Amino acid sequence: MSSDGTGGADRAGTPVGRRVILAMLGLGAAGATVGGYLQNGIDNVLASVTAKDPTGLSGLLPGGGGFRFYSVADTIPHRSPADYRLTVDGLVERPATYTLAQLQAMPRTRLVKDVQCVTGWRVPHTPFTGVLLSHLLDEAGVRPGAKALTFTCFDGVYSESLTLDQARRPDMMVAYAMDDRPVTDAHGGPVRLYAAPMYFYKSAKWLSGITVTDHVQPGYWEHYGYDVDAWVGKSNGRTDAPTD
Ligand SMILES: Nc1nc2c(c(=O)[nH]1)N[C@H]1C(S)=C(S)[C@@H](COP(=O)(O)O)O[C@H]1N2
Ligand SMILES: [Mo]
Repeated sequence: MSSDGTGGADRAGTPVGRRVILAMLGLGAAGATVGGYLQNGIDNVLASVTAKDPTGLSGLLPGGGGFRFYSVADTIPHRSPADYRLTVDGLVERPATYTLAQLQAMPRTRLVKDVQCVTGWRVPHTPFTGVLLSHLLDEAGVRPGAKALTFTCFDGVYSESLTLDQARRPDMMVAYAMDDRPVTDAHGGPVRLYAAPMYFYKSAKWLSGITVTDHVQPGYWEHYGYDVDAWVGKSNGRTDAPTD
């Protein structure tokens, strides 16, 4: 990993879900033949879907603001709100499985901060709403010897981790709303992790499990060189301003 913080850009910046996106856009094999040009188009279409302005027009401009779509899996997994489950297990007194409705009935927290991807893009002032990890940990009753959390995803591939101290911060949550709407499939809905003070790769999409462990198990991108402790502006050799 290069110290300028861009070394992982190609890997982390590759929308591996491209085939799916092509299919979604109805472009299929024809799309694949126009290569880079089409990729730009896809990025802009996706940006426009999630652009901050309601017209979506800014997202259509090259370099315009908005989220980039990321998935290391080659599908966009889907769980309906009714079928969704989140398990909490490991070193806890009371393992549990929650429905989306149960999560939504818990004390809710809404945070509005900047989203910062380690590859450089930022989306300012993005609201996330959900349940603090500290609440879920208190419900479960953390057992002695617990040091960390491992997060698993129903894409079957991605994983993430936090130390117990990081997870107990008041800006670490399980989010079911983003931009004050239900988290979409592409953004990791119905429920994703939202680790506000860290680079966005920590915010695992399609969250299905939280396991309390006695040591940190590095997550997906961390096996490829990204920092496990992913504080914005203080890790990965980058100098971004902290999220506000
Ligand atoms: N399950 C899963 N979660 C993930 C990723 C992924 O590939 N799979 N990518 C991460 C990265 S690198 C980023 S920048 C954000 C992108 O979130 P978005 O697709 O909502 O913009 O999701 C993070 N969470
Ligand atoms: Mo990212």
